[in-house]
Amino acid sequence: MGALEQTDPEVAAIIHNEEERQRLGLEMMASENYTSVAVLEAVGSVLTNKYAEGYPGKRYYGGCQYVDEVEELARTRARELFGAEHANVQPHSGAEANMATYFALMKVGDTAMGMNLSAGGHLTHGREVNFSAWLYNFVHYGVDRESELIDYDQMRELAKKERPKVIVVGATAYPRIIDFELSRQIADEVGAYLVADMAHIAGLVAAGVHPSPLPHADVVTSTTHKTLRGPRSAFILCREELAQQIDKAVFPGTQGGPHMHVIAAKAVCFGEAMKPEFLEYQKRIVENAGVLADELQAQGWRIVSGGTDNHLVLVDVGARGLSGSRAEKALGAVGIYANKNTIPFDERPPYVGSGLRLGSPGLTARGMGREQMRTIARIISRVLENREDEKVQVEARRKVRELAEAYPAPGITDRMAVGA
Ligand code: DSN
Repeated sequence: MGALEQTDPEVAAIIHNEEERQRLGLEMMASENYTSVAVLEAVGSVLTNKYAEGYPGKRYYGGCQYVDEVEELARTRARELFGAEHANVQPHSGAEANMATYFALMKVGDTAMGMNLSAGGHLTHGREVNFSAWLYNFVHYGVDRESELIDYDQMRELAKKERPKVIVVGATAYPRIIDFELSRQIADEVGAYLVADMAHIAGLVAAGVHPSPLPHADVVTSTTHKTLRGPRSAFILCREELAQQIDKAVFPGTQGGPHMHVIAAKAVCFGEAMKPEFLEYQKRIVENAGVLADELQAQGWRIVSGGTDNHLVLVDVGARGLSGSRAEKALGAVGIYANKNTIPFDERPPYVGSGLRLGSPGLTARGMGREQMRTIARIISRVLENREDEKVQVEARRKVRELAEAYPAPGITDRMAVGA
């Protein structure tokens, strides 16, 4: 930080404040995590200076010998980690990975099918405010009203009626195992491509803690910064026969110069995910989310679908008269960061929501376990129940800080310690 502090103290101060927020608060956003120092170093490297439009061995710029090496390494590691035939590591984000995939598989105006947003789908799975709905005729399946589990019968019925070219499975707020095998069967019954968006669960999949979409999906898209703990970015995996279509849809189809510094960081995160400790980490993520759900339930909160099989817990705060946005704000005030979310069949709009989405990846990366999850669930419950009580808030803030200091945030505290 020395140079930045000297040349631009204003930006340096903002970054420092964010560092302190991450270090002293509890990050429970299901889609966020703390990267390692190694990933941060790669993102902050001179590779950001390099243009490299094209792919390794076929670039539109000279001087690409080293960035070729790093992209090849990232592609090889991604293939190996997930058992894929082909990997494209250039997408800048999950939304762009999905965009390129749709362009590769469909013509504008084609019908596609995805999970609806209130059931846990994503904007790019055909939400009306998103390019996916502007360009394609998206229809939606959802979850069963009773069990709150994906309604595969509905998916099949709708697929038979609408004959989509692409079926998208994957979610941002679905706490249960996704049945990729059954989704494949349904796609086959109607001759559709199956696209799995595994952004949220990529780390669990890499470790074998969640069934992999790889043997079943034609194309798998993912981000790298959630359970996978890499840099903020994305990638696409596919079968060899779709490789050219996918590559062309990424570049030159939808992107220009790849972010080589981030591609290097993706190589680092794929390498980290191959280590035995990563498997242990992913197992603990699921265990911790389970404890969080159980304890919140014990405190009287309704958990969507009755629990969790993965890294996230969706709390129906609406059942106790709270909106998701109110809950998010109350927790933010004591240093616990989570987000409002819609729940299945929600009557509140997404910006308000009746749900609170909590995740365990960040806290697990800090080394927290069952006991800390129980303590945090109780703090959350107390804060939500006593939103106007200043004493409760002061006490919660103190406990949050104590926990945060006892379990240092990777990538922040250790980077400070080595003086980088
Ligand atoms: N915005 C991400 C999430 O929080 O789940 C999905 O892209």
